[in-house]
Amino acid sequence: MIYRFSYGTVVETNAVVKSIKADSGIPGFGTVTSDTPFKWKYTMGPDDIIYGLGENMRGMNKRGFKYVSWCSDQSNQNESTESLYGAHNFMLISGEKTFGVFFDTPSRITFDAGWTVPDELTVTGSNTGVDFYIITAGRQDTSELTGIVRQFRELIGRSYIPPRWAFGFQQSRWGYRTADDVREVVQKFHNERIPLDSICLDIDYMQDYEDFTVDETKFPNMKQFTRELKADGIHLVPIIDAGVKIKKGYDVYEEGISNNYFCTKKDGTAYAAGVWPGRSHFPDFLNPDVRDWFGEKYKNLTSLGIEGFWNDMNEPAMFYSDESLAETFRKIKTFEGKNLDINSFFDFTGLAGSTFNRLDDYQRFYNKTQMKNGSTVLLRHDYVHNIYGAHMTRAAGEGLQKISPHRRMLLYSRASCIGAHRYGGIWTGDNTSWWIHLKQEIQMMSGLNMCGFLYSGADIGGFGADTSRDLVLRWTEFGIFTPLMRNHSAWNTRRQECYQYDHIEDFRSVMNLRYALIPFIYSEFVKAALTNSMYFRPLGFDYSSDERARRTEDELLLGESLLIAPVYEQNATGRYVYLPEDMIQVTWQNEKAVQQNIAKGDHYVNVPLNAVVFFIKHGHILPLCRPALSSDKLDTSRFTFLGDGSSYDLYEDDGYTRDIKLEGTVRKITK
Ligand code: MIG
Repeated sequence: MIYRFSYGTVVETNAVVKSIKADSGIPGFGTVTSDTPFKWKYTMGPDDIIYGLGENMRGMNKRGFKYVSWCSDQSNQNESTESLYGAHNFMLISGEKTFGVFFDTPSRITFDAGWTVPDELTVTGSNTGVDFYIITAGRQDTSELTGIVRQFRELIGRSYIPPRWAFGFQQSRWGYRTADDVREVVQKFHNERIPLDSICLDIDYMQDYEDFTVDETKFPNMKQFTRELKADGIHLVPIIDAGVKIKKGYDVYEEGISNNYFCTKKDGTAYAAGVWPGRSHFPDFLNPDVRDWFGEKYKNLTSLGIEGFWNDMNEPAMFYSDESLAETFRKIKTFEGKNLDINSFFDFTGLAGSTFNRLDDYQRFYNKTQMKNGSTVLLRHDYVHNIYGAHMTRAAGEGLQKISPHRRMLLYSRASCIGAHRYGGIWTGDNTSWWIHLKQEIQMMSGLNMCGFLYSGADIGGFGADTSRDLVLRWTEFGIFTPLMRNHSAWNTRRQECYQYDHIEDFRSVMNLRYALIPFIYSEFVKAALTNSMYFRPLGFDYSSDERARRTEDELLLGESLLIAPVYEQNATGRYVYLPEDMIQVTWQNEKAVQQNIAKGDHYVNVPLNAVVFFIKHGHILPLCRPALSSDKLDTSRFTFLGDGSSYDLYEDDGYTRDIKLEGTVRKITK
């Protein structure tokens, strides 16, 4: 059952696709203690687990800390971080009562999961109203939690499904500057016979960081280049930033200004802030005309043979605004010639951090937005901050749908809000080459699935800081299971393509397992999207009466038959694994799988650095195809099988069609 309660002045967010009649009074699931700002309180039972909240720090069980939905450029992620790039306001309470709650609002909202008062879950909104949903399982649901998620996902609409090649490996780095840089990477992958499907282009491919342009000196004849790469099974995936460079004669800027398409200040002039290209304006993506216009611009690149994009900096991220810059220069002069003591010195040095780099400069950031009902409403940016990036994804998704009505395109984004999951995927932003971040990414995946973001993954190897061979390898061993599998790193860090390290055969073996699994991964992914089920689940979802399973924080169920337990510690040669039932253990090493029975319970399992260990439920089979150098070369007519079942229902299509359905596309393959 889904109940909806409306509090305060609700602003349309585009999160839900089903209209639910508003209820009054809550059927015993906490208390709303205030309308504006919205406040809901629930007393948790001692063993209640709080799942959800999508992209956030800390464990799968969110209890014990507080989280703030406020899309933020957060390259400094640690345990104290309360906000990342996404605003995913869905939670599941599992315990004495089991139910889901969704807070549909475009503004800041805070989740205090027993941080202030141990047993109290408090959710506090801010300056706009909240559509509050409570979801309980149906009688037919065998797993209450999965049933609640299914209903929630029906409410928010089908998750984005990328083309099949997007399940191939993507190599990225902020630092591939020229076509020759890209050629060299592809060549190295091919020489080493490591599979590869895409190379991501970061900001350097653009002309002066101008969206939808290509620097012809670095990438001469892009059209020819994409054709050359495609012949090798490789796709180029360029980045698009939210900010539009202010420059006379640049068409995106000129059109934006003349049509009044940029976010404005109170006085009606376009708001300017510094990003990559220097001073930039920000398209008002909440306005449908702006979305149409911006979405169409992707044609500049699709016409060159590009079929995939990543949207960045759309929280939006900014370095400074005109106002904050002016204020900083004014302030800094006041320190000149002064005796800087403890207080003034920190004020002085703090200028750089607080004033120059003011991501939260939103109080000066006023938006001209048109809401869905067609009327023109002026809303302050902070009222709608959390749906800004999501509406950039929507602009791109809708634009690409028009540009390419029959073939799917790849799209993923950094900022997001529930609703954006229908148009694209997300990567989890700027993590660091730390073991603890590998663990964090493992823990984030199931929460993202609950919130509809199935096509997601992390920067494998870590984005910031210098990585190490073992970290890249262990991270890849986890990454082969994530739908979006991309190795990405920052320009000033150690190179981290797998061919940079010795014993390349270790990487080849792991990457080949990914490619052998692509038909299965694709099949499980599409089924999860079409049936609103979860590709990744915490153990507690399927084994909710098994307390040991409920408390397992570093293993995941994948699709109908797998359990994964990645190694995420330096120098570990194995790890403890809890199995909620008897299973088959698969150890993949040196291109070969060894299987053995393993009983329900706790085990110490050996996982050599170059091995992937995972588990298959009895009664299932896992099809493996022969790996190939790119996903379009996989032969899906012949499989070998792991596991002791007899058949698998394989979903299959041409990899491109937008007309996706389960009828007539599922083939029973048998041993
Ligand atoms: O603030 O385009 O998250 O993946 O490499 C840096 C450069 C801007 C942030 C993205 C990252 C990308 C980088 N961008």
